[in-house]
Amino acid sequence: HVAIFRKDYRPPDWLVPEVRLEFELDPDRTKVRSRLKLVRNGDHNRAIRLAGEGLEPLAVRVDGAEAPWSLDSGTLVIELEGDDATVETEIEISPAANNKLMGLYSSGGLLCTQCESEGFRRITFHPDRPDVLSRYSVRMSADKTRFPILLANGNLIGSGDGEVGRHWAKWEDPFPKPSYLFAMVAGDLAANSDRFTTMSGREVALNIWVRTRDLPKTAHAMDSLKAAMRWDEDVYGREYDLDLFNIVAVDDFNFGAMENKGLNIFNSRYVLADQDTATDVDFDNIAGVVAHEYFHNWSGDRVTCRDWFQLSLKEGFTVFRDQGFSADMGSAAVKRIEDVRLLRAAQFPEDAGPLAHPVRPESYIEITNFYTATVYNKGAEVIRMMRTILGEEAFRKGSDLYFDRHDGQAVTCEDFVKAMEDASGVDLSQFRLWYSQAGTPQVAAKLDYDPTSASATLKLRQRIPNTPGQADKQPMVIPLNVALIGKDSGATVGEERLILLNDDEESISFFGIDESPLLSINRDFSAPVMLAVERQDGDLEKLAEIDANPFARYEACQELMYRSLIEGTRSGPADPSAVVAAIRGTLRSNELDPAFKGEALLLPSEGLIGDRMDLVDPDAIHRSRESLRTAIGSELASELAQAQSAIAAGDDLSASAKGVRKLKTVALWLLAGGDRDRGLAMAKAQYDRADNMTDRQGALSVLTSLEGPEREAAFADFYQRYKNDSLVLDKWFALQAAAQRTDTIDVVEALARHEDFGIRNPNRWRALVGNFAANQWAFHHPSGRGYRFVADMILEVDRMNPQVAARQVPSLGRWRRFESGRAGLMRAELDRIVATPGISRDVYEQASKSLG
Ligand code: B3K
Ligand code: ZN
Repeated sequence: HVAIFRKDYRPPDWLVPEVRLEFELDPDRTKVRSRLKLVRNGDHNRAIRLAGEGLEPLAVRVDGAEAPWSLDSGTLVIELEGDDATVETEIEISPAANNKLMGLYSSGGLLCTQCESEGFRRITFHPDRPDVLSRYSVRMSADKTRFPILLANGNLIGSGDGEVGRHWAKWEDPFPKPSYLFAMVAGDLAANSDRFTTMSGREVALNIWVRTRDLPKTAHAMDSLKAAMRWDEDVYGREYDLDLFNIVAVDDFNFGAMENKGLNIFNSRYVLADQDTATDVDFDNIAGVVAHEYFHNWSGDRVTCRDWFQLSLKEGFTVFRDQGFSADMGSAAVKRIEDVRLLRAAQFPEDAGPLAHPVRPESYIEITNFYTATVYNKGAEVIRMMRTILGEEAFRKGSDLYFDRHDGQAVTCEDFVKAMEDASGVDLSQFRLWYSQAGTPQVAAKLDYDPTSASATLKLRQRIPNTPGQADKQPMVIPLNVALIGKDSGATVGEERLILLNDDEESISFFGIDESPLLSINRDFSAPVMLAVERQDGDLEKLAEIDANPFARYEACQELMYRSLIEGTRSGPADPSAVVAAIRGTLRSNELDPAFKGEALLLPSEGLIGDRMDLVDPDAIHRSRESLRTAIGSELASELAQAQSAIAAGDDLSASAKGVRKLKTVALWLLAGGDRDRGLAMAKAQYDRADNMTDRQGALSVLTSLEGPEREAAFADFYQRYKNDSLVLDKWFALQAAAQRTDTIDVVEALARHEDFGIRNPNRWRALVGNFAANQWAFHHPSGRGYRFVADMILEVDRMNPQVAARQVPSLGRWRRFESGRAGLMRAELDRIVATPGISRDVYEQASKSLG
């Protein structure tokens, strides 16, 4: 397993201006004929090297004649004389036997493709690197009864009937694209069809392709698509460029969705929804992912990545864009809270662990392992900071310049920053460290007030922790939104102010401060840092009550919870009164909306609490969190019961109805902490009365950790009702894997033998294994059984689908954070994984780096 380094990048030896493909599709034996037009790039005499994975050439022709070739571990090597040539190859593949779900594979009777990052080489011989852009023309033929619909990128330019029940279609994509954006689908599909008129008045045909019976579940995805198309015009000035935009939903998919030019392919969980089967969170995720993939049409397809080290160029930027879209479609404050929670839960631990890497990594063994929270979500934070520093107007100028300057090119993160610099005149030299230095910066802050001079001094310090392969880091540019709030008046003193911390230490003075001020800092999470503020008694309580910035108010409330929870892990139940008072104030507030309240009442997860401890003690964390929940549930029972009984229209997807439903289940969960019997009864009643999946799943999420016949009855009912709907059945598995019970490991082991469990479908596998591994208290069972189960599942699925397997390894990789007993057991499983003969490169990289 060899590592590939960013510093070794060299431009391609050969360009491929044209690709012609011909597919004779068949699930067991698909014939692929390809004709590549090649042009020598620069003055050299190197052979053309066409990547291939598992391909056997049946014929190779150069300029129409048989030509000598060789295979170098899968790569087809041909010496070419002149400066251009046409190379034709012919191969045969079996989509039905493709369990990796990379390349051309079969899913529920469909044939579909997934090429990013390096799947195209499993379909035909090709350079298969993102800086080789080609015009594609694709002819597909297939059995007309089994595969009546034939789709590929671009425009349909012809179709007709062929021999023996077959038919064909010819597609051409006018936009040059890298091979990772190639896509093709054949199957028995029906479309929800609509139209969109672009800002310049062009008509675009929109189709969402699904099984006929799923058509009623596509309305929300279509609404989201149209809203995203409009938003990208309004906010970024980006117009869609083809006459056709297709989305296809498939059941077996390695991740969320894929932005292939003009033909996005989606995991069906990010397309299909109705109120009976999907939660409000599912609806929001669909809107976010549909928008994300659509936005890639510019940030990814029109302007793409030079090499895979630049992945965040398209992913960080596109996540930032989809976050902005969702913020504009609902509550911006709540969206920010959700995004920051995800960053802290997924990216901060990554940045603090053995797999830490910069937003622009320096090396990889398997690129698929670098589709990480760092590249995506920290990458989005880096773009957000640039906007904060430059201001909205200059940022928009910068993005216009970027798209304009690089349209049709494969470029780097550096090109993006340069466009921002050129458009704004702001020097971003030091800012670039955000791309190269890994690790979450730690910022310490202290505000001193001097009443005699009516001034305050803010002292700031930053420290960037060491990460694997990186020590002694330089100070970064950290944009901090700061406001001072009068302790007595509650009014903001002066304006909110943007402070750029760019030295190890800085002091900032504020004048004309007539009353003792509270420090509200990193408002809206202006920088992705860990903040430690030295405060006086009562400050947090006050901020949780009066900070006018909703995000900052939420943060103060969470800090109060952490303070009590961490103390509780050390010395048993801590005094809950400050938290109870803050929650009471939040619940009673008339100015806060229910969605915000739902967020503010949610106790930090056990995982997040663990991240604040020197060594994670899962049992102590669980006890501490449960005891705080009990205190809140019993002291605020009547307020919570009122919030739980509020009724939102079941068929109403408005932000306010969703907020009411969110708060309802959080309130139920807190109440059940105070009184388990009452909780059981109320949860069962919520389940029975529910006319939507949000309330139903919410009830089950509380019942799952309780004990009683109500629990069994509800889960049995849910299974009977939804056993034929695989996306909903995933929830049934997930809810049981997330149970906070001492027998969860037994239940999960039994579920792995359930007739509805299988490892070929990634959604089902993740529903059980992924949710269990994220269930800190259950997964870290002191016996080590949880670790063994997850390691077994990783090894089993790795033989079939390495990508899915490798994504789960980091849960075992955090062993250094745990006491020596658990750490040893986790390590032992990693050792066992690495020692298993024949493991994939994907799993090897993650497991060996986690041990190192
Ligand atoms: N670009 C794809 C991710 C592909 C993952 C390949 N292992 C989806 C997305 O980020 O939009
Ligand atoms: Zn993306």
